[in-house]
Amino acid sequence: MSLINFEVIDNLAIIKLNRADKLNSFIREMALEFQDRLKQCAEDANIRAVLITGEGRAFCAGQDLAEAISEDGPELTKIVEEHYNPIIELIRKIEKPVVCAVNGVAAGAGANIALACDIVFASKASSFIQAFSAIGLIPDSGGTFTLPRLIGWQKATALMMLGDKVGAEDAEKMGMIYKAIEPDDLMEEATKVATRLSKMATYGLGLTKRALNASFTNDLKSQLALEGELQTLAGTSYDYKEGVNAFLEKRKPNYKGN
Ligand code: T3D
Repeated sequence: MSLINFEVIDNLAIIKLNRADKLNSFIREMALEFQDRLKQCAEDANIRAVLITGEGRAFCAGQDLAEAISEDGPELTKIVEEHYNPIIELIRKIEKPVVCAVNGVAAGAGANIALACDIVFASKASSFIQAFSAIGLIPDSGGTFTLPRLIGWQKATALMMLGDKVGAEDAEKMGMIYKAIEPDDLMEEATKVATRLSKMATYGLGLTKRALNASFTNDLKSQLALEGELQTLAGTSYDYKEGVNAFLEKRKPNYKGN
C-alpha cells in the first residue's frame, strides 16, 4: 500500500496522504514519497495544478510521534531538515497553483503544510492546531514564517504558544485559509477550483507565485522591478497572445500553459 495516493486527471494532479489509521501523520517513508510526488508535479509539463488532501477523517496530524521518539527512527534534526523543509520548499517553488482541501484535523506539521499551499479550502468540520507547544517543540514546517503573514503577529503568537484548536470557519474569518466549505461539498468544490486553475494560463500563474514568494522579503522598489521583469516574461507567452485574441474575438481562451 502506498502512503501517498496519486492520480492525474487531465492536467490536474491529486495527491492524497494515505495513512488514515494514524490520521495521516508522517513517517519518513511517507515524507519522502510526498516529496517525490511534488517533484513529479513540478517537472511534468502536463500537470498544470495540484490538489492536496488526506484520506479518511483527518488531513494530517503532523509528525508520527511514535517514530519521533523511536530509537531506530530518524533524529529530530533529520526529521525537520530532510522531511518537512523540502516539502515546504517544494510546495512554494512549484510554479503552478497548489490547492489544499483540508478534510479534517490539521495538526503540527500537518497544519503548516496546508498553510504553505496557494489556496486552502477546509471542511467546516475540520480544524487547525499548532500542536507543537503541547509537546515542548517549536512550530516548524514554515509555520513561524507563514502564520504571522497570514493572520498577523499577535494571533499567530497566541495560537503557537497556546496550541488552541481553530475551527475552519474561524480560520477563514482570520484569513488563515481561503474558504470553509460544508463537509459534503469540500472535495467537489476544491476539485472544481483546482481543475479550473489547471486550464488557465499556467506560466502566468507560476510567475505570479514567484512574485508573491519574493514579496515576503523584497522592499517596494525591488518588488516593482521584479513585477516589470516577470510581466515582460509573461508577455512573451503563447497564453498572453491567446488571452488577448480571445478577448478581442469575444470567445473563450484556449490556454496551453506556456
Ligand atoms: O521530531 C519531531 O517530532 C519534530 C517534528 C515535528 C513536527 C510535528 O508535526 S510535531 C506535532 C505532532 N503532532 C501532534 O502533536 C498531534 C498529535 N495528535 C493529536 O493531538 C490528536 O490525535 C488530534 C488532535 C490530531 C486528533 O485527535 P482525535 O481525538 O481526533 O484522534 P486520536 O484518537 O487522538 O488519534 C487517532 C489515532 O491516531 C490514535 O491511534 P490509535 O490509538 O487509534 O491507534 C492516535 O494515537 C493516532 N495519532 C494521532 N496523531 C498522531 C497519531 N499517532 C502518531 N503520531 C501522531 N502525531
